[in-house]
Amino acid sequence: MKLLGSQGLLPVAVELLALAPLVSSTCSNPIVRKEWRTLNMTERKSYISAVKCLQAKQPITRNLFEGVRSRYDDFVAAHINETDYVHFVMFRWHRYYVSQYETALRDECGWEGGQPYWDWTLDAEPEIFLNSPIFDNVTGFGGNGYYIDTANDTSVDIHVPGKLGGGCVKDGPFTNYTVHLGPNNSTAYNPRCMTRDIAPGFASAKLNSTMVEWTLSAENYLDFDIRAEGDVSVAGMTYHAGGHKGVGGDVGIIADLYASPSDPLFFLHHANMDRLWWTWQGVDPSTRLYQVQGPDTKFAYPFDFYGEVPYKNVTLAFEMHVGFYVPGGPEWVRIGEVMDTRGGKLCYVYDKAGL
Ligand SMILES: *[C@@H]1O[C@H](CO)[C@@H](O)[C@H](O)[C@H]1NC(C)=O
Ligand SMILES: *[C@@H]1O[C@H](CO)[C@@H](O)[C@H](O)[C@H]1NC(C)=O
Ligand SMILES: *[C@@H]1O[C@H](CO)[C@@H](O)[C@H](O)[C@H]1NC(C)=O
Ligand SMILES: *[C@@H]1O[C@H](CO)[C@@H](O)[C@H](O)[C@H]1NC(C)=O
Ligand SMILES: *[C@@H]1O[C@H](CO)[C@@H](O)[C@H](O)[C@H]1NC(C)=O
Ligand SMILES: *[C@@H]1O[C@H](CO)[C@@H](O)[C@H](O)[C@H]1NC(C)=O
Ligand SMILES: *[C@@H]1O[C@H](CO)[C@@H](O)[C@H](O)[C@H]1NC(C)=O
Ligand SMILES: *[C@@H]1O[C@H](CO)[C@@H](O)[C@H](O)[C@H]1NC(C)=O
Ligand SMILES: *[C@@H]1O[C@H](CO)[C@@H](O)[C@H](O)[C@H]1NC(C)=O
Ligand SMILES: [Cu+2]
Repeated sequence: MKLLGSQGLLPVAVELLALAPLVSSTCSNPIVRKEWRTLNMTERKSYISAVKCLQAKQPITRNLFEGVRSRYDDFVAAHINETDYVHFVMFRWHRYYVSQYETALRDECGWEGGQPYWDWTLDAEPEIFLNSPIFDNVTGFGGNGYYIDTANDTSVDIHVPGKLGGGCVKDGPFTNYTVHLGPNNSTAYNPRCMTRDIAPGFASAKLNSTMVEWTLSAENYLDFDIRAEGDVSVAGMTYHAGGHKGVGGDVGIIADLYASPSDPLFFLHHANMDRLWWTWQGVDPSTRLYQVQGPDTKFAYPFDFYGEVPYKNVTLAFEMHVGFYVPGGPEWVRIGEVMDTRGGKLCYVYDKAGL
């Protein structure tokens, strides 16, 4: 095992040896994930067609979640069901989740590339944010929803400054897309339009290169995770919330902690955050590739925003419940199996590190 040479990593190596039967090293030809705007127009349209294909295909978890109506919904329902266990404990679960979505697009819907990512730093200026190619109405995911004043909406717990939408998405390939699940942790059937509530100023402040540089300068995994996840106030939000609330605002579905994958942009946002984690790991792989810390429970230390919550610290052997969205796939995956994007259960890389 390659890590055994490094003395400092002995405990990690021993732990990995314990996982040996599960960790394979057969990733000789990794999928390459690219930034959305580096795809040519044909590729952008094929990706969107593949997403629409998943949204039209039969589900496999309808017997588990009443509201599921499509293969795409299998993924949304799994996220809803796992949210209380995977947020503010986040990246590792989402890394596997996005990779299984990528697999579904490829194996079930003919997509030939890697899961594209959205490098939002390229759009993080209030005046140009809405002009991002990601929001293009033909070769992107469409733009904002129509405006709704949500200033007095009591269902909104945190108001995002400068939000410009709130209603159904007005243009683009998902104009008539009907989401089925949510709000919040509900998996009952609840058909309605897909909403966005873009806040260009807020998004730009949270998604710009200063934020990314600060996050990447973290010295250990826990600090990196704390910086990337931010906290739950507008001032304390960082790039994770920057993508969710910058696009979802007060009432857009991508801002819904549970049902957020209902907007296909979710997967490009999370792919970019995964890329930044991969970038951070790559700065010092002998220390960082298998470094993991943090709680097993949402809002537990150090994310105890609402008081103390009982928890345990995770290790590489910790088994994450991944759900039932992969036909014949595992129900549980160990953290140690998703730390290396080229080992264990994964086999992909990004075309570009960092900014
Ligand atoms: C787009 O990229 C694909 C490869 O993914 C290539 O086959 C195709 O020719 C390109 N199309 C254009 C119009 O450049
Ligand atoms: C919200 O409440 C404020 C203060 O009560 C009021 O002035 C405003 O008109 C309300 N806005 C809407 C959209 O109801
Ligand atoms: C979702 O949950 C939040 C927090 O518990 C609550 O404030 C909000 O009203 C709920 N939203 C809906 C649409 O039920
Ligand atoms: C896309 O947006 C452009 C510019 O706003 C507009 O002219 C065009 O009609 C829109 N196309 C579609 C298909 O919505
Ligand atoms: C949405 O549905 C309306 C009414 O059926 C239709 O005219 C329009 O072309 C559809 N838009 C898209 C982008 O599919
Ligand atoms: C959903 O959230 C509500 C309010 O937080 C809670 O009472 C309920 O048990 C949750 N349901 C599920 C299925 O987790
Ligand atoms: C990013 O946003 C913050 C907060 O608005 C600002 O202080 C900083 O200068 C911005 N950085 C860049 C590169 O625009
Ligand atoms: C979890 O780890 C932190 C250090 O990263 C430590 O301060 C804390 O006491 C640990 N908590 C438990 C429950 O073991
Ligand atoms: C929902 O999540 C819980 C907690 O991880 C798990 O025990 C349960 O099996 C999950 N249900 C489904 C249908 O995935
Ligand atoms: Cu997220």
